[in-house]
Amino acid sequence: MSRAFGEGFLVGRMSRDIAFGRIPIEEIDGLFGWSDINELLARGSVAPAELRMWKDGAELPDHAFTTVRRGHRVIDQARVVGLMRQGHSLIVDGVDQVHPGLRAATDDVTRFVGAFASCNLFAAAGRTGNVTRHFDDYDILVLQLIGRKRWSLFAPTVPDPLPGIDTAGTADAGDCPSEPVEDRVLEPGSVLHVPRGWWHRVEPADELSVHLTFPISQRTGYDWLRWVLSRTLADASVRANLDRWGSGDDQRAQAERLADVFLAEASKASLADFFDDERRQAHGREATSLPWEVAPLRPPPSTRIEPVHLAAPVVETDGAGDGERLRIATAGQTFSLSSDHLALVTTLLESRGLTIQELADRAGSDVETATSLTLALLKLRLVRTVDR
Ligand SMILES: O=C(O)CCC(=O)C(=O)O
Ligand SMILES: [Fe+2]
Repeated sequence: MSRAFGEGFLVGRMSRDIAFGRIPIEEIDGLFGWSDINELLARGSVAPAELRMWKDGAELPDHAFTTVRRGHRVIDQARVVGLMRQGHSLIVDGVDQVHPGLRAATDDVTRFVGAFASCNLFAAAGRTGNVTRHFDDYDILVLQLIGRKRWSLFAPTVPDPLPGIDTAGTADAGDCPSEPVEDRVLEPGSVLHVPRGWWHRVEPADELSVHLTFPISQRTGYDWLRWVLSRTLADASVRANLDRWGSGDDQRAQAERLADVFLAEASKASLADFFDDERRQAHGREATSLPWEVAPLRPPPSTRIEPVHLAAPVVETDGAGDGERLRIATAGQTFSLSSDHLALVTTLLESRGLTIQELADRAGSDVETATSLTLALLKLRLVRTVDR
């Protein structure tokens, strides 16, 4: 994705304007296809992802494509196929939670944009399987995988709609401008960025189509203001009751004091502090590293490991000389390690996955030490083993 949109995308264009790009077809080859969809459906449930079906701008109720077996609601594969044959699209929200390849691709998007991404799958078998013309309250990156789909994009009418506050637009007849700003057909390898608020109408061509949409949770001014507000809580005047029965002057004085407390805090808190704090709190995906977490075994040097956290943890050194320690802040916790491991820790936490042998080589350490550190970080759930 980083190359697909070209230089300057993140700084200048993302979230402000629509953008188109291309990924070489070889790079998405094998990422996700019909056999993966067959696999997903065969599980009986896509939970914790969510399966939905749409046609002609209307969503079907769950019971149209599920059935109850042994007391559990499961996907009825024959009905899903029958509905797709009639032109319904199949949508799986949060498909990154159930498909390893898409989880990795989604994590790449998160690292690229610096904000958490998820992944929704859209598979259509005909011309009619479309969602209503609408806008989303989050930025999206779209990757077309199979077939072609036409995207008509219309200027926003609600600037920067906020998730959970400005509900996403669904009324086709509503405020959407009549003339699109762009009207393009995406082909396999095409990528598209749609900032939140931009209306879109998406129509499958008369052929099979599979695309992925990566919704991005951006941080907004409102997030920063709320964060500043949370930092004022230590101040007793913020915790005190509001003066319900006071005179007008008393109430004005209290409001002024509170505004002063807020402004004082705001002037101390930079955006960089906010992002650092976010990195300290950010949780990665939950993952186990069996059998190494439970058995008194040492993983062989060929074991592949990767950081669990998608936002780089904050690594600081503490003290000086022999007593120097490393402090790693992530997932709401702070871990302390001997600073002898600085090269190993930073090499590993900044990597996108490597073997224990590669870790030792890159950090100029020996395999024995790299293995011990890996085991320690596995148990702290800061890294996990991967089979790639
Ligand atoms: O492909 C569709 O039917 C709708 C896609 C869409 O609205 C989205 O990905 O945000
Ligand atoms: Fe959308």
